[in-house]
Amino acid sequence: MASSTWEEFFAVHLPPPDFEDNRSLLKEFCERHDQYGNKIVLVTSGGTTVPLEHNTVRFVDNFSAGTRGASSAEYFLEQGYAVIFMHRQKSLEPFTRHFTGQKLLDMLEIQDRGPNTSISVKPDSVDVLAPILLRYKAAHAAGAILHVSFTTVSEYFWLLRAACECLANLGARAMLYLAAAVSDFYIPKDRVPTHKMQSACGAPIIQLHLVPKMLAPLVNLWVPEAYVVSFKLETDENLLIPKARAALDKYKHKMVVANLLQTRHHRVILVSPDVSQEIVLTREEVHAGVDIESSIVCEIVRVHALHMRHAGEPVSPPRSPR
Ligand code: 9Z3
Repeated sequence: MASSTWEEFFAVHLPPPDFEDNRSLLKEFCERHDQYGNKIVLVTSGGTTVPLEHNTVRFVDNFSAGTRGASSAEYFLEQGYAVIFMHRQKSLEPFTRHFTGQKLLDMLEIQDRGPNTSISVKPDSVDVLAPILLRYKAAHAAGAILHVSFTTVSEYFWLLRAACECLANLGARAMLYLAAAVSDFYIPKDRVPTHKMQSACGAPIIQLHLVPKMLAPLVNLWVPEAYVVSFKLETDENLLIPKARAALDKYKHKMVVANLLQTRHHRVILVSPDVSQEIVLTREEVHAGVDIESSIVCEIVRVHALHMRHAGEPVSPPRSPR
């Protein structure tokens, strides 16, 4: 049966095998930080797949590398938030994102002395590695970040709902920062073949169905008091702001971060019910490696503080264990 509502989606698509383990981790993390009155942000990151076979050889995917989510998670930690980093498996992650490809190996040197071989960081790389390593160690020592991962769109939704259920208790201290590039289309479970599609059967005709909009139950039922930020991606500038505003009107959440595929790493527009604020990096900033997420997170943290104050939450610095 093709699912058209979110309830049908969860009824038809079973939870992933590691779901209960992840649910326990989420529960423990949220309860621990709630106990100390900490703020928690759920950062979703990376793209979702749509499998074409149950024993999946082929799938539909999208462009997202998870740069936005991984970078934002670091800035939220810096701002004193506990972070649930819910990401596509093998997409970029906070801290390690700085050392993709061969970068890490290029920072090391080896003294090959047989059984006494040693490896060290090149002196000129210490300045690069040390601050990142220090922030990484501090975040992990404080138990301030939890990583949970998904691959398919169905896994994403199961994790998203479970995270929301755990965050609901935090009321206005919870923030959702939904930066993942979630597929709008999928193939309902009962239309997906079990085994690898055979070319001998001819070219397949694959019909994709619309994914139910989860933002509606999320805002209204799952985390009604949380500060919810969604992201809107377009490729046509003319559609960007009208569609961001339409999403706000429809779902009544707090903010949409609007971005174009082509310019997403140096220009975004923060759209909220009463204002739009453009953030643009200068050419020099881009050249110097400034992350636009630093400014996005700074502004969102500021408006989240107002939201908490409005909800009667004390806006205090994080306490132990952060
Ligand atoms: C975004 O718009 C993110 O900013 C990006 C970040 C995915 C563009 P990267 O991972 O890219 O840094 O390479 N995320 C949401 C995109 C999305 O799928 N939005 C949907 C929509 O626009 C659902 S809310 O309709």
